[in-house]
Amino acid sequence: MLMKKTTEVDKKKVAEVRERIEKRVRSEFGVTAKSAVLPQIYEAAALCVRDEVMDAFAAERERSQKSGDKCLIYLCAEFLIGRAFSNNLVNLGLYDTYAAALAEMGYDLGEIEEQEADAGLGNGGLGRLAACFLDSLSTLEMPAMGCGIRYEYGFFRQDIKDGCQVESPDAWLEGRDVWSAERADRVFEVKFGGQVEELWSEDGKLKVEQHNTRTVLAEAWDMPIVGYGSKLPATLRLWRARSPQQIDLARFSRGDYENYSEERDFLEAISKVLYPEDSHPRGQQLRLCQFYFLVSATVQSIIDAHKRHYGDLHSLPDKIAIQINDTHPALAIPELIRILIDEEEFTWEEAVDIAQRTFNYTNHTVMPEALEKWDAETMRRFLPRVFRIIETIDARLRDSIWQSHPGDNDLVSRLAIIQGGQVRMANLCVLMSGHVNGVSQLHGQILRTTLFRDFYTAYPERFLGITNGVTQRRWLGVANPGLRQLVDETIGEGFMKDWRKIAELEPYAQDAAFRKKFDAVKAANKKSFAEWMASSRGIEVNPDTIIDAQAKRLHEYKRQLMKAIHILALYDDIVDGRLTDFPPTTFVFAAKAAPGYRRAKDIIRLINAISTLIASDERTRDLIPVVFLPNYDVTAAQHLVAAADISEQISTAGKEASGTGNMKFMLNGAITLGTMDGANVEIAERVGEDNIFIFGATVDELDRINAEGSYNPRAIVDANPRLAHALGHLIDGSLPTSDGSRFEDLYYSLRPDNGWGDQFFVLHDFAAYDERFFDVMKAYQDRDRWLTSAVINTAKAGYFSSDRSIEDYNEHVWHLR
Ligand code: 26V
Repeated sequence: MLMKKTTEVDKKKVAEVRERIEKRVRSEFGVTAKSAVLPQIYEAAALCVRDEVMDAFAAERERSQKSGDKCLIYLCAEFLIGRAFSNNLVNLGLYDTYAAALAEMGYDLGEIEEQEADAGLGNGGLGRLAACFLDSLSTLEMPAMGCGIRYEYGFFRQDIKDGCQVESPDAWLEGRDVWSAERADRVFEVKFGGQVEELWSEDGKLKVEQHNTRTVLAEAWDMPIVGYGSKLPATLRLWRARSPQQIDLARFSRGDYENYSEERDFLEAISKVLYPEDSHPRGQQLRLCQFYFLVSATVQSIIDAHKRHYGDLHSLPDKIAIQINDTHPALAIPELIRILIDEEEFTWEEAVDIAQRTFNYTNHTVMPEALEKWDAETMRRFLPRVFRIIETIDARLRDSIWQSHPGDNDLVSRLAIIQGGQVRMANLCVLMSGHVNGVSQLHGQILRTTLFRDFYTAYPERFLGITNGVTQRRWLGVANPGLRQLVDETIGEGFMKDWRKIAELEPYAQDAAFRKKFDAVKAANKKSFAEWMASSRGIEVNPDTIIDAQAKRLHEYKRQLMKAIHILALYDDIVDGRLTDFPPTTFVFAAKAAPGYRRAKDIIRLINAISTLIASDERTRDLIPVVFLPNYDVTAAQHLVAAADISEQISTAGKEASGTGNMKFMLNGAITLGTMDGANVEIAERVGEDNIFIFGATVDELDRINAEGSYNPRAIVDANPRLAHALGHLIDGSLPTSDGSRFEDLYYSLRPDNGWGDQFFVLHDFAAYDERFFDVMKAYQDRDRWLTSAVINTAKAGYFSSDRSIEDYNEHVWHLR
């Protein structure tokens, strides 16, 4: 890692920090810094950083709370925050100071940060976006709180054994979490089950009571999210479930604890574990309880705070905006209505009006299997009162459609909230939100024309497309300090706080001396990536090869399979002597598969088999090594994006809502090989066609093929012997696996012989991908051209800062100060 020379950092401050860390080691662990072990040094240093955070912000936070400024609540079941230590140091402007202090003590900051658990409280894109957004909200000093669940076990850890994914629990809280503090003054009761009783008082008022409920306590744990050079940190509030039962010693001494601990286990299980299904929901009752737990605690705490500050709840929409992320927290809507009616004596109309002016909804995927639907009976059983409110919303919606479109049964059944015994959470969100947005231009458009077409006809003004972004603090400042330093030296500091600034780099794309430095930074990053791969994963990477990366959740629509088959074609080319003069390229895959998603896991197995095949053949091993990087998390992503030359964004057009990895790679000077999908479209628009490699069918083309029913994968394979041969490896036994098994299921998922016809158009786009891939290889060898493009990619990445996304949300949706 590049570091400023000690002369440039304030020596006095360094000495002071060093002294504080050493003192902390003594007071926390009763040992001297000399004999302390690494985890103790980390913890002491982290506690010192935490002190700086708490110290700096206490006053401003109080001021903001008292100011009456409108506040954003970012409600999300996932926050994929990763490590905080280095990020906080960068944002506080103390990175070099701490690095120097630790160096004086004989430690490398890099090895110290390795002691921190990577907080993986999210599955992928949606959760990481939430974390980037909090960083931006904080940096832009917009009053904001993220609300989520303090899962005891985060996203599963992934190991590869005999080529297969093996999952194990991620006990991220086993070490000490120095960043969060329990708020003993913020505990709320969340109630499940029981019966609802409606009582009419003499003056004709309805009173609703719930009986025989099971109660869980929601305990708030707050983590300050430090922005860059900002005075007002955002707060991430994560709710932990606790059983309200006091230990009943008498019962225990009677030996009567079996049911007791069962009940307690059920209640506390609510915040136990993050569900690892991405786009593959299963009707898990516990998940329903998790989501209700999150939203009930959040809405109660919002109401509690609002009443304390303003007294009257009618002003709620002026003081609070709530952003619902995907439908997981959708129950916040009926929960707010419930509290307003049952506990605050609002009328139905008033409560609904307040809800509609408070909530907004972001959709993050169009994959039909990820559109949440809950079994109505399950919801009635666990959440009887909330379910009744949803029934009322549904009944009123049906009535109003009947009025406006008499006799249009189809329209009713398309728009209804409860249909066929299921509660459709997306319909609830769209109906009850002020704004609905997609996460890229294209995705916004697809929502208007397909998924929510009928709603769009009724409420066109509601729909927006606000393109995602990523925080340049973590994804350049922390991940790539070398490039950040080069940027700062060249155009002056400022990009960390001002996303437009990086555009000033563009002219330097034409400057040969600058390109050379840019190239040197990339080369150094590849070297440190190789070192990190060796030390953290025990995997060897040759840093002198091209690094071609595809890193994202494993899903068929993302088409890791297409890339794998393409590598098999390259293998055949080399073995058959067709391919000479090929620049050595390492293909890096990183992806977790949902544990229950068999085909996804099979693709991982395939990638590892290909890796072994190539490694065991001396003709190919140095030319096209394939590396599977296990346990892809935020930390791994930071290392990978800094080192990559090529960014693979090859999803089936229309399926990737936005993508954010594409933006991280771009920012770090990798060039995209991708389809016209999600935010790739906007990346292409900005960098221009010379600086991106686009291939494959567009959404319109695929729509046409689908409408005509004209897709014939069989014909494509028959006409392309090279593709047919590559595919043949899946079933001919040539791929080495530990048990001799083959890949029939994957093969037949593509071949139509089985009636199953390549629904993600892998074969359709294969030839176009192949052609574009060789264009990339050729371009890479023209160093001047490549580096010019790489610099342009970095220079054009400003728009894809989450600061820009947040500014857009604020202007169009939230209207915070
Ligand atoms: C669904 C489920 C259902 C079962 C329980 C767990 C779970 C977790 C997540 C999901 C849906 C995930 C949706 C998602 O992550 N979408 C991604 O959002 C990114 C940020 O907007 C976007 O860049 C990606 O294109 C999109 O796939």
